[in-house]
Amino acid sequence: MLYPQTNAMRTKISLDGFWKFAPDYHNTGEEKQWYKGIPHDREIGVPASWNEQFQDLMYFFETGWYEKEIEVPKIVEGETIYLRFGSVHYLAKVWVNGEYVGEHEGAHLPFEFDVTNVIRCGQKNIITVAVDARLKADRLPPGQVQHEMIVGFKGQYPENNYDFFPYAGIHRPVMLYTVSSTHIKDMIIQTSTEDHKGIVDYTIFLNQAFNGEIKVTLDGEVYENIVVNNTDTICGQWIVSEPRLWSMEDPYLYTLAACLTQEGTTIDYYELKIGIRTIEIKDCKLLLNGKEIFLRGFGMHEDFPVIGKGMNHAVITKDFNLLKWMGANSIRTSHYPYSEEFLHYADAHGILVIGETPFVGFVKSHYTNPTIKEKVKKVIQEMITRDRNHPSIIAWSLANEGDTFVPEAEPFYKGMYDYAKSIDDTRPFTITNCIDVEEDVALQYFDFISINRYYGWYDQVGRLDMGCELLDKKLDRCYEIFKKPIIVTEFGADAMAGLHMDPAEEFSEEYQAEMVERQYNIIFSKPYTIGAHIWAFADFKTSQTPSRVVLNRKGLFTRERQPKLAAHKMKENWSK
Ligand code: GCB
Repeated sequence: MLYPQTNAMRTKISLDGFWKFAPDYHNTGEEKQWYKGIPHDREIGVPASWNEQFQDLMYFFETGWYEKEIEVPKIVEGETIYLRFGSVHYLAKVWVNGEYVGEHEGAHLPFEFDVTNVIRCGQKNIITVAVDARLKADRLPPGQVQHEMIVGFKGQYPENNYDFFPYAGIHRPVMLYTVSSTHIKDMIIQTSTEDHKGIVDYTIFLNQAFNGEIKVTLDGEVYENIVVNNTDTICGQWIVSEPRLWSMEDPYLYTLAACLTQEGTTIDYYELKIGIRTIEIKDCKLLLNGKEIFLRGFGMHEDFPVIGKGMNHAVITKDFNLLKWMGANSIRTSHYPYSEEFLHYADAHGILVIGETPFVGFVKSHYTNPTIKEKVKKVIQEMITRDRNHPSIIAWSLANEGDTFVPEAEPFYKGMYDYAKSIDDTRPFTITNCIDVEEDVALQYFDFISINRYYGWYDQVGRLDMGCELLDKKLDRCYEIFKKPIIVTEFGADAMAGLHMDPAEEFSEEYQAEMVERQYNIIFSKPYTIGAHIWAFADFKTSQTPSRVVLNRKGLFTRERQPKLAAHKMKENWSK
């Protein structure tokens, strides 16, 4: 799916700003035909979660109704008009001028509707969105899983089976965009290298068959100028003789542009930023452009005061600034696909990304549930088709910490791997494990091993020496079992900013700093490891539970992005 852009042939109109809002406490708004006008009692900011914008919405997990009036300029009359949402948490139903245009389930990926026939150009229009945020066991990630919830999350409020707050609302930008009736619908770019040459394979999909000329350029240089007859897909290969390979040090992006013309008139134009690079696992090493790399960085969250999980350009900028300041080179989009804006920034600034699905906290009953299996496929398909052209995405994580010790997990995750690989065979896949690897029935099917380990925190409480010793041993055992490269995707300790203790104890800045540095060094020292991601980048909000002081405090930065002692220590370590 292409990210909308404004150029000579396309217009995009932002619908971000203040929307009317009405909480639908009993989920009966549709019966009451609120799409003809919502009984709003306030205005609310978009994009952002609704929870922190009003005190009474903090724990509101029913349906929230949004409404926006927009005058659509007359000049776009005759164009095809799409209404697009970057992401809505969780299930969105959409009406334009009272007419139902469609719905989308799933919280972290974009969706759009062709609204050409319902939008009135040159007039005012009403967009209405019902956002159903109920926490349910068959939603991704899952809400209440009743009896199967793991001890740590049992009884937490709100009842979700994972360790982050289930923020709700219109989380990413909303826009109308226009294209001509025949237009470029999607592109797939795959890059490789051979004998110091860069190879760019591209496929361009049009929304319908086209007669005319298609011109493709790379950084302005014409590659193909072909006349097509009744064609909706074109493929080509570009050989770049002295390629500037995309890397962390030089994240150079080429501009691949496609232009459709008919009898000398331009019909559509689209520019895509691409990076020429290779990524592979070979002899237990992770290679970027053929060179060994070690992933040092973090698991993160989209989470910030007031906006919750809302996309905000300044927060993204700040986070990348801090990643660079630390000397980190990579992150995992724990535990769901992040915004498109985030990935554009990663491409432009050379931060490597492991893209993760929202499949976190799966339990036995999920593995045998046909509805879940279908939803899982849909999300994988939507995530990969949205993100496959990003050079920054170097690997996929298909799940975080499911119950992978039950026999039902084996066919489930194997099926997931095969399905995902059939869509993208250019990147390695993993799932992250948190149980004893000897009992894991799913990890064996993946290209590399990801483990989350809290030795010296949840186990060996307060005894770092013991924790470090165990980490060392367990890593070796893990390699012995799988003989595949390993990344420790999570390790760390909570620290309350400002709490200092000597000797270091749990929750002090000293304990966290000592733990992450010692454990990082152990992981880094192993010949079979390909990375170490500290949990977490910044403190983040969770459900209420006795083990969290409002936030998960494992961040090396506070929720407001101020560094703790561990951030300074690791900055020093990573600059060596
Ligand atoms: C984990 C989870 C992560 C939690 C973290 C913790 O293993 O993957 O979502 O936040 O542990 O702090 O307990």
